[in-house]
Order: sequence, then structure tokens, then C-alpha cells
Amino acid sequence: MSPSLEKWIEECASLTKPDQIYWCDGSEEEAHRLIEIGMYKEKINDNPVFSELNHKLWPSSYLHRSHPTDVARTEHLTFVCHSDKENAGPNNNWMDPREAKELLRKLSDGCMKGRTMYVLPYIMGHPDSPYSRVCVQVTDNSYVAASMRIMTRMGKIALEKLGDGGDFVRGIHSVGDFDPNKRFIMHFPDENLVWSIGSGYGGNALLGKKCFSLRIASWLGLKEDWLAEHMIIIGVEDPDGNITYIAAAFPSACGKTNLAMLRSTLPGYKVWTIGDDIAWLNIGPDGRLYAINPETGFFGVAPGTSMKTNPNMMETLKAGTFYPTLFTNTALNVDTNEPWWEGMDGPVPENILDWQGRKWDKTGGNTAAHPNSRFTVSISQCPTLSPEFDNPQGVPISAIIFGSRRSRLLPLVYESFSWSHGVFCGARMGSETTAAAIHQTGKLRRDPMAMIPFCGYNMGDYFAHWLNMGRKLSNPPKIFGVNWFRLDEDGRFLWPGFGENMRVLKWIIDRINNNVKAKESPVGLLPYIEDLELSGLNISRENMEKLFKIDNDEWKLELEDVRSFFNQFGEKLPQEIWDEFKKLESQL
Ligand code: GTP
Ligand code: SPV
Ligand code: MN
Repeated sequence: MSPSLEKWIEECASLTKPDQIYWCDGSEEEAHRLIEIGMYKEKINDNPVFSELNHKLWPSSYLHRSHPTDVARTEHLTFVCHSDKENAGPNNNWMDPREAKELLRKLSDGCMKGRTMYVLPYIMGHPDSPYSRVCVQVTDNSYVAASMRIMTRMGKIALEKLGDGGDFVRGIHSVGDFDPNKRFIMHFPDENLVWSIGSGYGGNALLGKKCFSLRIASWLGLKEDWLAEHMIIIGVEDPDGNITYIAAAFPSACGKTNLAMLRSTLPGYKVWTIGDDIAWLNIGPDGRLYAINPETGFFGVAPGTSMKTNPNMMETLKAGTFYPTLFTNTALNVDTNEPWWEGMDGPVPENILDWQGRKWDKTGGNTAAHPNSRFTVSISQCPTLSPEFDNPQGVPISAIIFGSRRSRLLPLVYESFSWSHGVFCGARMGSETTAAAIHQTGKLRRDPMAMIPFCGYNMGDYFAHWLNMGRKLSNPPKIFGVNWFRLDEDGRFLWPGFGENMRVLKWIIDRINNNVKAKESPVGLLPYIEDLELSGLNISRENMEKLFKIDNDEWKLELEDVRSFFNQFGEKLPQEIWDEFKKLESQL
């Protein structure tokens, strides 16, 4: 056992004062014990942490209802505490690390009294990967412990990798009393430490996910020449059996999971899933960009998931055995004891409890499932899991896609002119906000590379780092942009999306392989409509043209907004980004 780990656990315990300390080994038996503790012992707001769902229809599935104030990430309570404020940048909340720790120490003093402190050793990445990291999180919540076993390689395996060394990322987590006024998610990049109190919600509480694998890891990547990104990783197989690996960034609740598990409507094409949320991108020995998914599970958005939109996920959710499947804040079909959410297949059941366990009135105007209700499920159950998932080196990436949710402006797909133009396209990304975080939804905000809530340092430096990475790659991936969300005048989606997105992926692959030409526009290279495989799709030529319409006046307004966003970064914004900005401005 690592002496520095033992010492740190003692320190955590003497501050938080739990009744007992329990070291998790990651076994199946233990997972079921954690769930039983959640069903019969621990409570949230007087409700049990877990209740059992219909195991005939949903094997090994449990429902978790969170505290009603604790349903999404809280960006306003999330801080990155660099010793130098400048390193946090205008994109992060900042607090002086000493002040932050003093505050956290006060809030954490005795916060685990009467509870168990679970010690969760885990690895982000494959144990044999040169890119993986050992981490340890303490928590006082059975839901968090059970979720971490699904989302990471947790238990003995991590202690073995750590050995008697002291190189591990620390995470201190307590749900406290769920008081939003005493809720903080704090990052200390100089110490590889995350400290979170007052929330049991996914990205706030499963500290291996956004807190470590993006905020802290992005800072490590800056110092060590790699990238930690909010990206999916997929392999796209063509009818000849060639597989092209692609990484794609979309803001929260904008389609990553769905694209990562896409079931193709184009015969002969298939998507292999490697990751649906986070990619660590390293320069491989051959100078190409290699991607690993450091996670082992999906923490996915429930509403909208159905046999029609994402049959692979529906199968994944019903395959729970060795790993339980956890549903958070979905509704409940009382007659069958099944989870339910808006957009699920079939008729709306008669008798529903909403996400807070209250009888649901269909006509009351509220959704039954929380809009950010989610499931936690093991990636090992995914029918399209890539055989490369466990490859310690990762997969070589041929294309990067930046996607956003824009009801206007952005075309269905475009290709950037160069790496630096692609970085500019990522940097100027804007997207309409979703329920994944607590804020007004449907409002346009700048979200460069889908990383605005997750970049653990000044984004001016981040853009410069992206440009540098391009220079270091012998064969950088091509960069594309997509938008599945453009609307017509009546507010309907112009593009059918989901499985049909394969048609866009096919064009991207055709471009990578130089099989088709593209048309220049001020914003990027656009497809000739003839080059898109549209057979079997009922879409008018007129709507196809609308999907690719570039409105110069709208773009000029867009650029004004981008300019004021970029201006916040002052001297930190690389000249190359401004050069790309000016090129676009002059071409409009
Ligand atoms: P996070 O887990 O928050 O990072 O989200 P995500 O990017 O994985 O989002 P996800 O795939 O779960 O999609 C979120 C919402 O977008 C769901 O309501 C989907 O139904 C919807 N969505 C996904 N793909 C498409 C698409 O191609 N077209 C349309 N119209 N909606 C889509
Ligand atoms: C997101 O919000 O981008 C998510 C969910 O993937 S969370 O883990 O809460 O960040
Ligand atoms: Mn995400």
C-alpha cells in the first residue's frame, strides 16, 4: 500500500470525521452491497438513494432520485484555483487557492459524521496505457461510489498500478447537506486536487469525469503536449471494411452520445464506439494524433433516447449484469416499475410518477422526467463497442469534428481550409444552451471546442496550444464542422439527424480519401449536393439548399459577437486566430 495514499486518507478522515472508512475493491459483490446500502440505509431528502426497477425488463437497474436542487452541473459554483489568476482566464471562476481551501476546510469539517467514507482508487485510461492516470476519490455517498465503478476502472486494479508510489490525482467529495449555498466544485491544478462539496450530481461529484479528465487534465496537457477534450471517439467502417477514426466535440446535450452509437441507415457503413464524452489526444510515435477514452461508462441524457433514435443505447441499457445500470431523475411507470422519459418508444403510460416521485399530470405542462435526467451504464454492454476500446495506445484520428446546436447560420457540414482555420472554427463555436447545466436554456453562448465549462486554464493559451499541436503533428487530422439542428421557418429540424448523420460522416470520409471535390465558401469548404448520398431519404432539394445557405448578413452579426468574445482574452488570443478572423471578415 502506498504510504502517501494512507497518509492522505488519514488526513481526509480527520477533517471530515466519518463513522467508518471503507476501501472499495471494485468487485461485483461490493457493487451490489453499495446499492443495498443506498436502498435501505442512506437517504436523500428522506428518500432512499436507490430503488429497484423491473429486473425482468431492465436487468440490474435502479432508480436514483437526486436532491431536487441538485440536477445538473453548476458552473457558477465551479472554480479553478490557479495560484496566478491570469492562468484561470476569463473562462473560469477563480479563487485564491489558500482562500478556497480555507473555505472548503470549514465546510468539510465533520461533514461525514454519521456516514461512511468510501475510498475509491481508480484509473482513467487502460492500466497498460502510457497515457492513463491513477486517481483516488473519497466520497460519502453510495450513488457516487456505485457510479464511479461503472465510469472508471475502479478498485484493486488501481491500487496495483499505484504500488507504493505517491503519484495519484486526489479527489475529496462530500454531498454535505445538499445545500446549494454551501456547494462548491473547486480545482487545484498545481496539486492535482479536486475538492467538491454539496452536490451528488454527475459532473459535480464523479470527479474522474469533467473535474479531472477535462479541467485538471487539460492543464496537464498544456504542460505535457497533449489535449484533453470534450469529444467522442468513433471508428467508421465503410463497405470495404476500412475503418476511419474520428473525434468529435459537441457541447453538453448536443448529440455526442447519439453520434458515438449511431446505427447507420446507409447499407455497408457502421459506427464502432470508443467513447461518448471525453478524449485524451496524444501525439503517437509516428507523429499522428492518437485518441483514448479514459472512461469505461456512459453518463448519458435519457430524454429522447429510444429505439428510433438510439437503438444501440436501448440495448446497452437492458444488458446490465456485472455492472448495474443506474437511472437518475427519470420518471417511473408505476404499473410496470420501469423507468420512463419523454421521447421513449410507445404510448405514454397511464400511471406515472415524475422525477421527484410525485404523481404526474400529463396536462400540467411539466415533463415527467427531468430534462437532464440521465443513465449511468457500462460501455462493456454496448453492442457497437470497438475492438480497439482497450488498445492502450489509442486509435489514430483522421478527422476532428466540431458540432454545435444552431437553429440558424451554420451549414449541415463544412470542412476547414487548414489546421489553423479549423482551430479558428473551433474557437468561434457558439451553441444554444441545454439543460445539462443550471442556466437558462436555448440561449446562444460561445463554447469554443465545446470546452467553455471544462477548460481548466486561460482559453487564450488553450487556442495557442491547439495551434502548436498542429505544428507538432506530421499528419494532422482534417477539421470539419457540423450542425444537425438547423430549423426551417416553422421551427422544424431541416435534417432528420441520428442514423441519417451517417450520410454526413460518409462525405467527411470521402473528403479524407480525396474521393470528392468541395465548393469554396467564405466559411469553409461545402459539399456539392450531388456528392452527398441521399438515396432513400425523403428530403427536398429546397431543404438541402437551406441546410447549406450562407447568409452573409447573419455571419457579419455573428462575427461581431465572436469579436467581443475574443477580445476578453486580450494579448493571450493568438495572432493566427485574429488572422483567420480577418480573412473571414473580408470575404463576407
Ligand atoms: P452530454 O452527455 O451532456 O455531454 O451530451 P451529449 O452531447 O452526449 O448529447 P446526447 O447525444 O445525449 O444528445 C442530447 C440531445 O440531443 C438528446 O435530446 C437527443 O435526442 C438530441 N440529438 C442528438 N442527436 C441529434 C440529431 O442528430 N438530431 C436532432 N434533432 N437531435 C439530436
Ligand atoms: C455534460 O454536461 O457535458 C455531461 C454530463 O456529460 S456531466 O457529467 O454532468 O458533465
Ligand atoms: Mn459531456
